[in-house]
This record gives sequence, structure tokens and C-alpha cells, in this order.
Amino acid sequence: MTHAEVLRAAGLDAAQLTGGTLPIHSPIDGVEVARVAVTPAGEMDTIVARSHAAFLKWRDLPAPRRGELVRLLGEELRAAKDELGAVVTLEAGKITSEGLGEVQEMIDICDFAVGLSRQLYGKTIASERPGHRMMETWHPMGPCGVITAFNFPVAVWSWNTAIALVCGNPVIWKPSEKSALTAMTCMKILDRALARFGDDAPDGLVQLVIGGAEQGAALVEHPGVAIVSATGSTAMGRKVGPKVAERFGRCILELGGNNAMIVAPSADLDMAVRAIVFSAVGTCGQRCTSLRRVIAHDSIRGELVARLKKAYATLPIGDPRAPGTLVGPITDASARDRMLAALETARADGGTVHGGEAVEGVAGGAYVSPAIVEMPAQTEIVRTETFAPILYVMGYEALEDAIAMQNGVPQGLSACIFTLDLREAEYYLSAAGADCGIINVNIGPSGAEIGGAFGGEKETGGGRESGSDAWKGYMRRATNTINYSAELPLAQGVKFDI
Ligand code: UN1
Repeated sequence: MTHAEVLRAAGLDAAQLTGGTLPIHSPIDGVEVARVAVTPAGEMDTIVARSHAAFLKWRDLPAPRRGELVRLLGEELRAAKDELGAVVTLEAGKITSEGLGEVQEMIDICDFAVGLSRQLYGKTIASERPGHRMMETWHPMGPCGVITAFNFPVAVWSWNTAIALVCGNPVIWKPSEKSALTAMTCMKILDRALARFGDDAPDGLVQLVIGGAEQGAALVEHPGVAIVSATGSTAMGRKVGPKVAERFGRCILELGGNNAMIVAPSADLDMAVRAIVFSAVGTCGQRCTSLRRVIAHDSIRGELVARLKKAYATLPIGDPRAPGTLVGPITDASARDRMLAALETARADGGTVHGGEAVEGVAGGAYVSPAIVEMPAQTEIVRTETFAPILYVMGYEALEDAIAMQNGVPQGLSACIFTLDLREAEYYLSAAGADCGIINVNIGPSGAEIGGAFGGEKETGGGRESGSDAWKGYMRRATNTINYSAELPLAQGVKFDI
């Protein structure tokens, strides 16, 4: 299909695709596919006021009824899976299977959120006072600003939106300026769910803000935005975090990763190689969970590198729409140049680089061969997240040293170990082990399921999205004490008789 056909199938019409000032290019061939209208930052007051009005109505609906909207969204996503997946491929350059996988992740989180809408449980707590009962209730917070990145243009929105909606919060979505088209397609799909849901859904329940840093800042700084959930670079989070903190807003940050795999002497190397290749070169190394560092035991390092070099040599790189392609384009020429510059620095640090060159793909797009870099030490460039398919390989002798190396970076998103040794695996998962938010054994660091809480520590920002009890980040907890006695005893035995 041509780009125009993909956009037409997604229901985007000429009026939406032309006449604006924000050019959208496909990373596949660099072609400008649309010029979309930017939301004036000055409109943020109106947008937030609309969102607040929607909040007052939405919070009054029973949570299971709110879940019904998310159930319908899940149904509409199932029906539109191919069309939306194709727009993800067009706009983010993902191979077809990964574009569809991203939509599946949306469907999964909708299913999860529907169940959650009947499970927003609070605790009942034993009171120290006779005739008293304590409990916790969870309440909606208010408008939830969602800032998403270009690399997961739709799944991360759905993690936040499905959960925010069942929790009773309206959403204001500011996607990456590179992924306005996927966002507009999602809004069309949501509109179909809203039409089926009926009048219970207030106007402005989910609003889209198109633009860049200016629109992002207007959203983040607005005192009416109760929650800001932002996904992107650590540099972005460093700006967003303090701005939200300054006004005592709630912030959920999902920022950079620098994810490592330790490969122990007992590892199943066949499995390790497959896991490494998927997580290091999948999505052209542009996941926040992408594998960036392998820390391999010296006894197997040579063999592992040899096998990886062999696997890398056969990787089909090129048009992400073509069947068989595993590595599509990197997002643009400047991302490619940052990758090549990082490799230069690695060489200067004593690294031996295999691959890592600009290659022919589709004319007009930026294509690279994924790189394996054997490093003598974990130098500054290894400690830096370069959003590209670069895999640094280092060696270790003692597991403690490998864990120290794994933890010796500023980021703390995802980590994993390949080992068949139970003691090593459990130690790695223990308090003395990896310091990340996601820690795996015998699987790679990327491709997490939605059922778990997603996010990480240190410069990754500390936020949690998606499954488990991440919903608590979207709600206000109230501690309630109810006195059903005829006395008024004070806690801690305090006497205050009047
Ligand atoms: C991201 O890159 O921001 O775990 C999200 C994964 C995906 C989500 C990645 N489920 O790799």
C-alpha cells in the first residue's frame, strides 16, 4: 500500500492531513506524508477547563460503567488492528509484526483495565480504638496529561488512557510531534467507541494536543492538570519533573533506559543469542527497553560474540513493510548521525566495532546496520543511552562485578540475566542484585507484558504505568476512620478532657 492508501484506510481525510504547519515524514522513505495543524499553546486554558468539566461528570459514573467505554475501545481496536498497525509502521518505521504488536498491547491493556474497573480495591485496617473502623478509598484525581514518545506512539497512550479512564480521570494527550498521525487515528477509533457508549461520556473526555515543546510545557505547567504522565528522554523528564513538582502535581515519569544482560557461564547460549538479537536490534534499537549492554562471563564471551556476529550478518535490514525484514529504518538522519558519533567515541575508548554503518534501505530513509561493540571497560559512552541499535559487550569474572557493572549506569529501567544456576538467578533478583524496575531471568529486557507495572528507577524517573497496581498512581487515596461507638477515644492514648 502507498502511504496515502494507509492513511485513507485509517480514516484520515485530506482536511486533517493538509493545511497545517507541522510536517510529518515517514522514516521509511523520508517522504512528507502530511502537514497537520498544531494546537495553539494559548488554547491550553480552554482545553484544561473542558477537561475539568468532563472530570466532574466522569468521576460520578460508577467505575464499572467507565470500564464499559474501555471495553468498547478494546473492541474497536480489534476491528482496526491492521489499519492502525499500518499507520504505526508508516510513522514510526516499525516492521509490520511490531506495528501490530503495539496495537495488541493496546487491546491487552483495555482488557486489563476493564477488569480493573471492578477491582479498585481499598484496604480495611484494624483500628486501635474500640468501636472504630479504618479503611482506604480511592478516588479520581482530575485531568491526566499524557505525553508520549515517537517509538511507542500508541501503546503508551493506551496504558495511560485505559487506566486513567477507569480511574475516573479525563485525558489530555500530547503525542510526539513525530507521531501526530497515529494519535489522530487513535482518536478516530476512540470516537467510534464513544459513539457506541452513548451520552454518559462527557465532551472533552479525551482531548488531543498536537505540537512540540511549547505545547508540552503549557500542559505540564498548567495547575489544572492533576497528573502528568510523561514518556521520553531523561532530558525531557528533567524539565517536566521539577515543573510538576513546583505546583505539587502528580508526576509519572518513564524516561531513558540503559538495559543490560548478564550472560553467566551456565547460560543456554542458543536462547541468549535469540534474546539478545531481538532486544538489541528489534525496533531498530529504539525501545526504552532495548538491550544496550551485554556483560558476558569471560569463559563464554568469545563464543557468544562469534555467534552474535554471525546472527547480525544475516539480519534483513530495509523496508519495514516487506515480509521478512527484521530491522527497519532508524527514525531520521540525525538519529543515524548520533549513532555513528557514539560509535566513533566507543572506538576512541578502545572499542572494536562490528557493523554500525549507514546502509542502503529505501531511498530517502535512514538505515543502519546494528552494531556490536566489544569494549575494554564501561566507559562514559556505554553509560549513555544512545537511541539506536548499538550493543556494547563487556566481560566479567565474578558475578558481583557483573552486577556492579549492570548497576553502574545512571538509568534503571530493565535488566536480565541468562543463567541456569538457581543461586545466581535468585541473587540477581535479590536486594543485592539488579537495581532496575524490571528484572528478568532467561528472557531479554524488552517486550514486557502489560500485566506488570512498567517503569524504572534512577534516571528512568521512578514512575510506573500499565499493570499490577500502577493504577494507584492515577487515583487519590483517602484514609477514612469511622467511629460507630458512643465514646470519643483519642489515638495514642492521649487524654484531652474538656
Ligand atoms: C517504550 O519503549 O517506551 O516492554 C515502551 C517493551 C514494550 C514497551 C516499550 N512492551 O519493550
